[in-house]
Amino acid sequence: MNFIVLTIFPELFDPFWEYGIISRAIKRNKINVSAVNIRDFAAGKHRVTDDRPYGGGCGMVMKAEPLASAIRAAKITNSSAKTVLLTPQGRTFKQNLAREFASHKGLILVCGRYEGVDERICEEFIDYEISIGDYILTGGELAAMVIIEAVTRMVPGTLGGVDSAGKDTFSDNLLEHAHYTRPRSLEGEDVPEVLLSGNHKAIEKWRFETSLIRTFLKRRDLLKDRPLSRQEIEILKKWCRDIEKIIHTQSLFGFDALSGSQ
Ligand code: 4FL
Repeated sequence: MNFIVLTIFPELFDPFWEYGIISRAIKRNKINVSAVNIRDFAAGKHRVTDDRPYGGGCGMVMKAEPLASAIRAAKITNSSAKTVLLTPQGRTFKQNLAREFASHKGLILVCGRYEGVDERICEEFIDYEISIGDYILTGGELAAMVIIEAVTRMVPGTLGGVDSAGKDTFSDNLLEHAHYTRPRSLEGEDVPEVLLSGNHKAIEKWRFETSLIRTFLKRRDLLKDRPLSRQEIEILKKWCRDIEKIIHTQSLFGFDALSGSQ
């Protein structure tokens, strides 16, 4: 996977390439990376990359020509790469898109600054307009880093040990199960007994159940467009029965009955 970032602040990426899975992936030749200064493609003594908007108004617009030249140069290095513009107006970046991006040979990530990018660049040069969430940054650089990190994790051989990306949260539109490590008891809170049992089948079952229930409680939106398996339906039904049992017991012996207010 080849990442080329087009930015007016290439130095921002220097520390980013140096740490963690990114640096390891570079060393193992799983990815190669470069941050290219758009200013190098700007004309004139002052190499300006922005200009005032036609029609007036405040803020500046990124000029089309330097961006067009920078994108063309990046395409010469990697002709089959897809171009991605980071913009709050784009499609929201999700795990499935990280997987799709990882299947491309290369990505040219275009970081906008100022108020936006000349519209003709979006129309002529960009394959994907991507947002990392509904908020405004000062530029696309942090968004580009988010995408590079999420995509790199999806490139085979970039994660340590067994391929743990398959078990991640979102890998099946489910949140991951809870994790515990030592100590066994922390301020009166104990690690769930089953995890200490050594019974791998029971542990797997517990993890699957808690992963489904957590998703239901914390991110029900993830379950909306996802068909439930028979096993998952059984888990949710069992959970329903447990809740009904509690309600039933409460209505027989609950607050009202005990306090005698009825
Ligand atoms: C890019 C925000 C991607 C969210 C300002 C310039 C942005 C952004 N996702 N804000 N680019």
